[in-house]
Amino acid sequence: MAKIGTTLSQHILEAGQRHPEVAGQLSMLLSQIAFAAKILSREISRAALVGKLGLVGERNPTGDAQKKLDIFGNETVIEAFANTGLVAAIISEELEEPKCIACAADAEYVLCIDPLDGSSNTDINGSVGTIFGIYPRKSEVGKEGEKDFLRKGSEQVVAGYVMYGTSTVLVYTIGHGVHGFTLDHDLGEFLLSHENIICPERGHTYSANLAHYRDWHPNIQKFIDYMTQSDPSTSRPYSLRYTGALVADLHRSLLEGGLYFYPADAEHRDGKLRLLYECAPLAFVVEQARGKASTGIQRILDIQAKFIHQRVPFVIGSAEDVELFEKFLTKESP
Ligand code: AFP
Repeated sequence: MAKIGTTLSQHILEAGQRHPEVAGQLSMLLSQIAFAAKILSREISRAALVGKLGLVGERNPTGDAQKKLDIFGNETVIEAFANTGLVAAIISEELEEPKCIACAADAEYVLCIDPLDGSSNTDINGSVGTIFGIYPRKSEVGKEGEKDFLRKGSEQVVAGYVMYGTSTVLVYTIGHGVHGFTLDHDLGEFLLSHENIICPERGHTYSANLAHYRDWHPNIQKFIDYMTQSDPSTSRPYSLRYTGALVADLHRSLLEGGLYFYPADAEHRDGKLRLLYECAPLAFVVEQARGKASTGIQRILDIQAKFIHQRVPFVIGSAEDVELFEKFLTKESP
């Protein structure tokens, strides 16, 4: 058992000794994620002082307005990996096409990343996050590209997120439990603060954008009506907690139980969230913590991606809460 306060590097090293199949380059990959997260943490916290708040005036490949910090986050991640030879290609919310890393032609992995999730929160000093998922590379040398990413989330070998909130927390899994580390700014180190996170079987909060209530499937409306009725024996009514940043809402559900959902609505026919760099990495984390993640009908980690910016309806969190959402959606409501 590692002790609270163990550094991330030490923790990864020890995990590699216990699980040799994930040793070696994976620890270096996580170190580079942590390095990028430290830079982002610093820049997010001083963005208002150095002219990094606000919009760039462009839209990203999936149509969202880009913030200056979105661009900075994307550049930071790419630079953190550009000269390491660790990943052959990267897809990001901010890149139209996969970015092939020239010096890493024979790298063993590829990276899916949302550098700055919830960036609409940057200008109001709200929480934001980074989400990452790493897959073993599939393509031959020189043929890396989109095909490396069109696969199932269950093939990920590492996934996690960083939450930039009242503190900066990095949570990761290599398929052997979920662990959280808090950044000690003075030491410049991520230190173990949440060992072996287990998501409670059920919670007492839900996170969703209720502005879309009238557009949702009637069974989802019924689910909300049910969750907001009073019945102390089932912890109802559930309280609404919605920050506008998936990472922050998911972090709450992971630690305290509850669920987050973003189903299809009139504006988002396939849901809003992106499968490869938002849903699949968080699904891997939550399942490792004994929670669940699905579209409401299908397990997220079983979905074969068809294109890199694919969107899916998404529900994630405590196993019993997600199962209840699924039951309502498929009309087996109690
Ligand atoms: P941004 O990164 O564009 O702010 O989107 C954030 C996000 O992908 C996810 O983090 C939020 O939970 C969700 O979208 C918020 O979307 P709504 O503003 O439509 O509720």
